[in-house]
Formats: sequence, C-alpha cells, structure tokens
Amino acid sequence: MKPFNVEVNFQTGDLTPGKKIDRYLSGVKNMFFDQAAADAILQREDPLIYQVIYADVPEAKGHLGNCTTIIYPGKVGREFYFTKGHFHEERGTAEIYFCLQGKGKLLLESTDGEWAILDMYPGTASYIPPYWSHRTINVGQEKLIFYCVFPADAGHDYGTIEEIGYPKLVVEENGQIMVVDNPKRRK
Ligand code: PAN
Ligand code: ZN
Repeated sequence: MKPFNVEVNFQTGDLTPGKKIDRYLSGVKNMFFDQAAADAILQREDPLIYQVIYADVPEAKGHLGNCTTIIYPGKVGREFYFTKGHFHEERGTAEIYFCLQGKGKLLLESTDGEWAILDMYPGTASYIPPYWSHRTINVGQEKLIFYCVFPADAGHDYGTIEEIGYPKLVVEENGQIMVVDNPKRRK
C-alpha cells in the first residue's frame, strides 16, 4: 500500500476521496427517548440526522481508520440529534475525536458503568480511552463536524447501546442544554 492524502473541508465536513454513510431518522429512530415525537416527525418527513465519510483504509490490524462525522442541528422531542453510539467490538481500543465545527457533547460510558461527558467545540481533541462506549450529540444551532481516528480493526458494537441505552440524555429545557437521567435505561 502507498501513502496517500485525503482532504478534509473544515466548513462542510467533506472528506475526499471518501465513502459516505447517511443516517436518516427512520434508521436511528429507536435510539431516541421520545418515540411518539419521532413518529410524529416521520409522518411528515425523514430528516437526515448525521453522515459519516470514511477514508479508504483496510479494516486490518496496524491501520488507522479515519473519517469525518457531520451531525445536523435538530431535536426529537426535547432530545438533541446524536450518533447511535457504540462500544468497539475490540473493547481494548481507543479513539480520538477532533472537533472542527459547531458545538457538541461527547457522552461516554465504560464497561465498569462509569459515565462521563465532554464538551466539543472547534479545536477540542477528545480522547476516548479503551473500554468506553461513545455517542456524540449536537447541542448547537449549526452542524457539528469532527474528525475521528481509530484502530481500523476496532469494529463497532451497536447492539449493546441499542439494548440498554445510555444512563443520561442530553435535552433542551427552557432554552438550556441539560444532562438528565434516562428513565428508559436498562441494566
Ligand atoms: C466514529 C463514529 C461516527 C458515527 O467514527 O462511528 O461518529 O457514530 P456511530 O458509529 O455511533 O453511528 C467512531 O467512533 N468510530 O469508531
Ligand atoms: Zn468509535
């Protein structure tokens, strides 16, 4: 394999050349707390919640997967748009998120059940240690754009988060960004 560049556009989040995945509400609906609010939106439209654009790297040991993520601004009920969130299949692998644009929160939970939340704004490089699941939330009015680097063979386990959820929700209350308990948390 030969060295190569990709070009990252800090304003749009485009990564070229890259492979784009679109996540629409219909595909991530079950992750949101307020299912009635999600259904009401889906009656009218199926909004794009986020996109991931991957550099073409083999999913093999020794390589570094990298991509941009663009989360659109918006809410389902009181809950801000977010990424599905996952553990790495290979639990002992870390990741770095470098924020390029917008205002976000990074919600994490470890396999020990400890949780944490970090602010994301242009210039933050968030370190996600091994054994911590991670979800990103756009709490701003603009797109939230960040660049991710991870061991290319880490893998994604979405099922655990789909099943138990996160202990916290990030919602808007009286115009304020609030981190509140998730009443639907299962564990
Ligand atoms: C990121 C995420 C990306 C989208 O590249 O995959 O932000 O989030 P979900 O994968 O939870 O939909 C990453 O953490 N890779 O490991
Ligand atoms: Zn990850």
